[in-house]
Amino acid sequence: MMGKGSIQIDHAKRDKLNSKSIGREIHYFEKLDSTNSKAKELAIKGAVEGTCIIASSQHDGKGRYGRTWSSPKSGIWLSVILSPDIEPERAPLLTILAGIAVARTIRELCDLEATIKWPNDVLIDQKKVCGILTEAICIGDEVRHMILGIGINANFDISELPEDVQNSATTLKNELGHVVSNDEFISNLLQNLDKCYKKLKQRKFRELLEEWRRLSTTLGREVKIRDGEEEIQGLALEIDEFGALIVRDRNGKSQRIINGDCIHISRS
Ligand code: BT5
Repeated sequence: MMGKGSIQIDHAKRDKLNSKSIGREIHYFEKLDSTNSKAKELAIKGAVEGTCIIASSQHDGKGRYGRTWSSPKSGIWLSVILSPDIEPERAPLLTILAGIAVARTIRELCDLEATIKWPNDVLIDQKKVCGILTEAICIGDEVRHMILGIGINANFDISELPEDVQNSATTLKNELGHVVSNDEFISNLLQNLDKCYKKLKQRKFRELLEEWRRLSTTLGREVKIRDGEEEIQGLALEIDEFGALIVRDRNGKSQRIINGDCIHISRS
């Protein structure tokens, strides 16, 4: 199925992408408001699971909690339509697996030490190179689809991001000092996503979480987590089988945190 204005990827390119389930159908756009919004639209119209929407730039890129995600040209802005048969409480594991796939791809292709900051960031040297936004499409009480949105600051200069973001962000181009092939990156990323998603479907949660722990830069740190009005400070101890962070607060009590903004206070 094709979205209006999309260019369906040709067969040669799809063979090159060589991904199994995720990316079996790919829609490329030069510009979009948001790949997550386009993915929702296509999911509701019946797009197959694994369909991937990729844009070269977004003019209304979305972060969590209604925030803006800056998406200049030559970044990698993509969303995947998924229908995992898992309990709704395990939905955060999609963000977890996407973080693993992105960090792995950066390490394999760029030889940079990418790490994961709970819940949805991939960092290089503590600077955000990727943000993940997982959204559910519900019909009544039932989760019909999950949209996994991944934004990677790839082939543009840091100066193209808003000034207030520049200090806490980086791009692959800035880290490497040269451009990377977005096609090659996407191809490898989709394969890594596919492998991780398979593990999720096979309910190999422990394996996934083991890899997340190895890549995590959050565990072992003093953190401050904000979720709306609530704020908890303490030591990030563990991640549980639902993707929640376990923090030992200042009273020595273990708190289970499902979502929020995480600030790293100390080095691990
Ligand atoms: C995220 O939100 O990090 C989720 C970002 C998801 C973006 C992808 S792109 C493909 C797909 N389609 C979409 O429309 N979205 C997804 P959050 O944790 O709330 O972080 C948002 C905050 O990060 C902003 O408030 C800024 O402070 C900062 N920010 C904005 N753009 C950035 C960028 N390009 N790089 C680094 N930080 C950025």
